[in-house]
Amino acid sequence: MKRDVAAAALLSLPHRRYNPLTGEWLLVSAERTSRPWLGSEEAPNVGGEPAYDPTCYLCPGNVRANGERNPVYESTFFFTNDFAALQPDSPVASLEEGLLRAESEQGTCQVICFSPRHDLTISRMTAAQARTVVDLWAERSETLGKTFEWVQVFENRGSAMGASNPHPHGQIWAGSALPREAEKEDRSQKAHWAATGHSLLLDYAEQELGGPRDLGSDSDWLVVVPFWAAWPFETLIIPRRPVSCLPDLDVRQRELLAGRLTKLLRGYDELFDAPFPYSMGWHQAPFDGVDRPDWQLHAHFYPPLLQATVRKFMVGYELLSEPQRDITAEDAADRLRSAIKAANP
Ligand code: H2U
Ligand code: ZN
Repeated sequence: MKRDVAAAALLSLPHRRYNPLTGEWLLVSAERTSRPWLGSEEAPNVGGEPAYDPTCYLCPGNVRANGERNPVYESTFFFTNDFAALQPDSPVASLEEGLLRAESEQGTCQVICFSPRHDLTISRMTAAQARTVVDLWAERSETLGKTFEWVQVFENRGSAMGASNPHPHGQIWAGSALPREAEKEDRSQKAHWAATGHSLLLDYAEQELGGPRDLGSDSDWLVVVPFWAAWPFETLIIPRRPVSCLPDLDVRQRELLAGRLTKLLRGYDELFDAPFPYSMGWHQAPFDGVDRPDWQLHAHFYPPLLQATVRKFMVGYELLSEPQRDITAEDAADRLRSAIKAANP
């Protein structure tokens, strides 16, 4: 049975929202957060790390799990992951037997340290320090993009998201195939460009500027809780001018990005007054030598927490039907906006 209601009323009812970037839907059912929770609780992430930890495998001068010693680095540092999931010299092979298909994959995995300081998370950095992280992301992408088509820059922060070490670090996995998420975004952005002659994410940024999900913007960047956010406090960072990959960011864009990032991350830490766990990463155009005006660079932040010690699980309905969220993107944006303001006086 279908009844028509005004668009505004629709958003306060259980409803589905469309993600134009992936072509997928999700279920939004606000007002469910008051349900009782006797499940597992996340240990609050207390922080308070020392500036140097002699047992940390990422601190300068320390020995890693494979016996190699880190240099006494003073800014950023990267190395090939000692337990890499991808190998560059993996032989090319494929299998096709009825419905069974497989392809070998070539690639490499690197670990990137954001700072020699064990305790200096991006949220605690000055914009100038965060700028060195932006430059590292861009330099690594440019170099790896010469060999591999897909360069995935990402960071897992906090044990709730599987980070193995509090030392501020991220990873880069570069491979020869377009992975699943990239393939979806590739298809959607191409289709929007073909239909409208515009970039999907630039059109989206234009629509969100100054709106209820806008968390802050400047001449070059927009930070927004996407209308289709699946994780409670998910955010999206979009450059406001056409740019398809990290190496193409100019000096001004990099400087402003460093400021946006530290502001957002301080806001995240402020939200539950504790270091905030998340997985974040950049989606940039495939490095295949083809000009891609349709593909707009952007970063996703996927934090798992719903409350200080209660995480969102993508289980049951989410796994079997589609993602579901309990607070609306607009409510999440209100709370994040206040936290960002409080954390950046
Ligand atoms: P995460 O914290 O996001 O899991 O990243 C840490 C990576 O560091 C992980 O992929 C690698 C692990 O394989 N690592 C090394 O390469 N050398 C070490 O000595 C320990 C961890
Ligand atoms: Zn360390």
